[in-house]
Amino acid sequence: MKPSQELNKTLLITGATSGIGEATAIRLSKKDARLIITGRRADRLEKLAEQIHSLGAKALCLAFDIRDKDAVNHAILNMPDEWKLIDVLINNAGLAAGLSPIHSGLMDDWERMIDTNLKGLLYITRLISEQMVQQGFGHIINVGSIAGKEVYPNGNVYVATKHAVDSLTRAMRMDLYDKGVKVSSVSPGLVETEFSIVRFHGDAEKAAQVYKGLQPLNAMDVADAIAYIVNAPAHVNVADILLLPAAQGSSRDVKRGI
Ligand code: NDP
Ligand code: 8X3
Repeated sequence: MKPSQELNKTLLITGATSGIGEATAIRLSKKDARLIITGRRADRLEKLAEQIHSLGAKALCLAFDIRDKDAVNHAILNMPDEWKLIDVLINNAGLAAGLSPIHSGLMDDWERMIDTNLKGLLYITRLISEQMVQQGFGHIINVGSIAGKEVYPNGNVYVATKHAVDSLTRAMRMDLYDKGVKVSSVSPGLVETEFSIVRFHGDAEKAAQVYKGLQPLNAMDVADAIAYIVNAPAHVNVADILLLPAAQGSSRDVKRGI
């Protein structure tokens, strides 16, 4: 067994092929750190692994669809033994699909969001949290959202999944705090990543409008907050960080222009 405050941690980051997950992997790639990076796009994982190696850390790529329970089980349960003691799980994989009122939303979009943001997070958390309880240490960090704290028009199902992540974070903490496992979350506002391109089904022009006239957060801003949570002393649990661009007052209040 190793203490969770040891510097060369083993970290598993879901959704590391892009945006916040990718930036977090780079931010946490200190010498001798061990990064398990996941996502569906294997080519991107391989490229990221090269970058991680160049920073002096080790990488293990696991390409799977987090919505596929069997694929998650297979990937996690068949990891090489030397990677199995995970100190930190960063539940980051997620998406918004669509931005429509409830009466015209697409059922496929809703299922994608529920299956990824909620069920996928649960599949992986069930496996890793059991391991963490057995080993007597660990830290789970959920990437929530301001959409898990507030609601906004047309956000309905995405907002519901992120409220569920917020509830789960607090409930998981109650289940795990006395077993040596910390549970934290980071809840960002507007971050310019591939998020809006995915939300608008590949329409990059529409996605760019979301960030027009303001300086949004970038992925590394969120990665810095996650690094702060990860590197807090063993006796400190940063329970949640709500991280907003200075130009954002709430989900619905954004200052644009000069
Ligand atoms: P990106 O679209 O840039 O990254 C999303 C990541 O999630 C990708 O690595 C993607 O990998 C992975 N992912 C999506 N679906 C699946 C799946 N079915 N199986 C495995 N991996 C999947 O967006 P962000 O970096 O912005 O998003 C990361 C998290 O941050 C999400 O949970 C999002 O809700 C949250 N968030 C984002 C904000 C923003 O404004 N950008 C604000 C607040 C929270 P791949 O496609 O290769 O599978
Ligand atoms: C992403 C931020 O405001 O688009 O979670 O919901 S928002």
